[in-house]
Amino acid sequence: MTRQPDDADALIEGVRNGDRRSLARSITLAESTRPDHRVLADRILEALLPLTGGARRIGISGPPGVGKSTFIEAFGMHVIEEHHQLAVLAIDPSSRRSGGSILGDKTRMIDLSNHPAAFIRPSPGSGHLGGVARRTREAMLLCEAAGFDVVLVETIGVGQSEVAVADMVDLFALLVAPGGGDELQGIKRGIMELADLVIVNKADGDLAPAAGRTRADYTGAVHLLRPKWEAWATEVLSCSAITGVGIADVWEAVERFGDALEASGELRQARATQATAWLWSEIGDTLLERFRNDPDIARILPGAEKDVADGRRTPTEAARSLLDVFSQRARTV
Ligand SMILES: Nc1nc2c(ncn2[C@@H]2O[C@H](COP(=O)(O)OP(=O)(O)OP(=O)(O)O)[C@@H](O)[C@H]2O)c(=O)[nH]1
Ligand SMILES: [Mg+2]
Repeated sequence: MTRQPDDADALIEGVRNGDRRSLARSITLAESTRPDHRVLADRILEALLPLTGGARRIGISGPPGVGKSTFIEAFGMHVIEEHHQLAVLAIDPSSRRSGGSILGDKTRMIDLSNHPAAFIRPSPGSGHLGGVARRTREAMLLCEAAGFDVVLVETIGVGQSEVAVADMVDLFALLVAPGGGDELQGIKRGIMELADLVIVNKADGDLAPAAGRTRADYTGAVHLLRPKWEAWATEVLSCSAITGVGIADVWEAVERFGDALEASGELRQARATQATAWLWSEIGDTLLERFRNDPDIARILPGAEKDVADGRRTPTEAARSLLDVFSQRARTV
């Protein structure tokens, strides 16, 4: 089958009408590294920007095996029963799930992935975190323009990806398992500080008593953290993604969080701050890309790197002289 050339106007119209194929294609264009795709994606995003911003944006993280996929299935189905349209995105710059990503989880998300009110999109794949984050952000905006009013962004518990997710969502939820402190679960303090909700999953069967203790432990711990918001103090809940107990409470907390931050004005402020930070990371990424692709720089960079490595030049001086060459060129082209 030969693909028709992409028609930006048709895709814009399609996304506006909630057409999934148009949405999926627009996200693919936004993820593409081809310059012509980038141009199309920018046009689509710009046209749809007024339709974005209407979703509750939720980030979910937690150590491997804590039950993120199972939780997203149960939570997602509940959200849909509450008459919402749910988009699930993932951000995972590691190679751990490259190719498969959350789609590989389809067995854990059977009902959700087959539901017409849900849209599940795997991670844009491995790569530089900034690039992956940008693609996920743009996918989020496109989903909002298509009418999805709850967007869930999942990340696995590695390195900086939690920070990247927290920087694009309103509410950041951390899933933990019963038993074991955060050190045991491999959760860094910095990640704990990002959490607006801590959810102790697997509060069922034999694990129920341990889940209760873990919940009490975390409740004590989050009180010691520096508050992130004026209108919201981190809450600790427990649930079972398998039996469904407590899932409705999580959604209720998500709604309360959004309402409280909207009323205090902090939501708008946080989103404005996020957008500005995104602008700066775009500027940084684009400058770096142009710098690396500059033919003059490409010619002299290896020598400068070697001189610095061998101690013949200081990094500061070498950087400054490379940047001088670059800005001279920028002025002449
Ligand atoms: N008892 C119990 N088991 C659960 C619950 N949620 C998930 N599990 C089990 O925990 C295991 C891991 O669940 P997943 O949903 O794949 O966990 P995950 O966090 O997505 O794992 P990764 O994608 O590998 O990081 C599976 O065997 C699930 O059946 C729960 O609420 N209660
Ligand atoms: Mg999973």
